[in-house]
Amino acid sequence: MIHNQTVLITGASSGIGAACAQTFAQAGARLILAARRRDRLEQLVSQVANPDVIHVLPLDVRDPSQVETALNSLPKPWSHIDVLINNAGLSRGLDKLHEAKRSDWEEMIDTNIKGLLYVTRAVVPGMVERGQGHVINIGSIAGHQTYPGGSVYCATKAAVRALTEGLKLDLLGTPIRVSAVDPGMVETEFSQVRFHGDAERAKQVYRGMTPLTPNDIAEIVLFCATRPPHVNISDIVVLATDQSSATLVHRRT
Ligand code: NDP
Ligand code: 8X3
Repeated sequence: MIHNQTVLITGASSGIGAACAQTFAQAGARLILAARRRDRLEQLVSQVANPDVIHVLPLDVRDPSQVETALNSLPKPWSHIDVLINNAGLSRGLDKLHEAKRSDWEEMIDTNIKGLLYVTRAVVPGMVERGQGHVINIGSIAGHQTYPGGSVYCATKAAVRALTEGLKLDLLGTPIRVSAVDPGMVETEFSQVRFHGDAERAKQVYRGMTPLTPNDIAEIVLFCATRPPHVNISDIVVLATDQSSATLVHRRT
């Protein structure tokens, strides 16, 4: 069902986005892989079995004119996007709200909320015109529960939840589907980015527990994308067995 469909994945250079690229490539999709790090995207292309069906799109989702230009000038085989996976996102810092850096807030809000909006605004009109499409947003458990030091990141993911719901409401009467996949702890570069490259602190996040893998999430995203056309999965929350809420984690050490 996903075979020969065109799938745009934002944040495809790492973690969940890169795993989605592998999973959707294996399922026979035609892919547009977007992120800022072109070298990482090219490395990924060299690892898939069918590189000819992949278009690499260096893109900063925070820049609305870059997003618009890039998505309006896609080469022909990739110009009709069937599935948009809004995955690009990040957290910065774990500071109390009254002590946090304004630049950290801006990066999270600009990427996780405004970037997702810019890409969605550029892609969905074509889906409506063609009468076919599916938007899958990567939210988070953090959009359902707030944790200490995470207020702004959690607020951005609560916004992703509201935007997913709102887009579905606005698309009622069209065949376009809108889904959210909301993971808990997944071991990726996420914590390294959060702690501004402090690898040791990032490693401690997953200490003594078994986190989800990017591939666990990619399989769920593919499941959402491959339901029959009359089935719209609204939201899937997925946690590691060792995690029972945003703040409760079972650690063996
Ligand atoms: P990674 O840091 O491994 O990947 C993040 C991806 O987002 C990278 O490919 C990065 O690419 C891209 N990205 C960041 N900023 C931009 C930008 N301005 N423009 C384009 N691309 C950008 O983290 P994850 O794979 O874990 O994160 C993916 C998504 O999953 C995020 O939305 C995150 O919030 C969410 N999530 C993660 C969880 C986790 O525990 N890991 C749990 C729940 C949700 P580049 O730097 O090359 O631009
Ligand atoms: C990422 C998961 O719990 O670190 O969205 O916020 S968490």
